[in-house]
Amino acid sequence: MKSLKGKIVFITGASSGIGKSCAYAFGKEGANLIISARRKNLIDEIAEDIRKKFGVKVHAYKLDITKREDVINFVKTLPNEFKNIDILINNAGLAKGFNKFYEDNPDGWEEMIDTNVKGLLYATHAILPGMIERKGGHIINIGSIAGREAYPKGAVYCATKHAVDAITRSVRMDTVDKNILVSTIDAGLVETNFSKIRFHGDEEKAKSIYKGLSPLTGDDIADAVLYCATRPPNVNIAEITLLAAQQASATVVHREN
Ligand code: 8X3
Repeated sequence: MKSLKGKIVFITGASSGIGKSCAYAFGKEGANLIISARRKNLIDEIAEDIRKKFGVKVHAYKLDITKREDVINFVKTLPNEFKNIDILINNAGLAKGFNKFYEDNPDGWEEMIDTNVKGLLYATHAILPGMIERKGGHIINIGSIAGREAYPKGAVYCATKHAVDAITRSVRMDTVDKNILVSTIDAGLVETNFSKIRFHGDEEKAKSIYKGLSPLTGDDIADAVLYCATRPPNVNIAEITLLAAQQASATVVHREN
């Protein structure tokens, strides 16, 4: 198994949910972390807590992943001790709206495409050359079951996650001779603030998504990310799909009342 002690792990969208769980999981294993999000106060608190709990170095950086110049500048100006990123966890992502396509608001499309696709591309493109130069690295994309199946009312979100799947596969091919691993972790129903954001803050609607079943948690996904990052050097986990126990596919779910 590969040790994470002293490795530098960059996690986008680390202020909550899966990203925050990954920060704690990797910090616990002794990795030094770069955590970014738009909400600086939240990542500052998380950074402080992780430093105290695990004694690792944490660099918290306010970053809007959708701004290409900001992403480039962020990577260029990283403090020396954080420059050599070993693992990039492309986690920042969101869904906005859950409507039939013809009734959907295009504002949400821009945000999803900008964050889930362009943001992931910007971060990967900014960090990969350094990994190639250092002759090693691991890119772990947080995809979704929505990248494996399309479902009703999810045209654009599913399209963005299918894009993540395509990017994962292509970049893996492009870097196969560079000792770079590229993986995707695709989850189904994970209870985070994902649904609240999707439903524009409507708590009731958000809760109904997880009603009558035991959803996955951010920690369940972080556990899979950790597994992926710690295999022996001869192993690349191409993809892991996780579903809640009462979920058979994106749309087939058993709920108990
Ligand atoms: C989130 C999972 O099923 O809401 O990526 O698309 S789902």
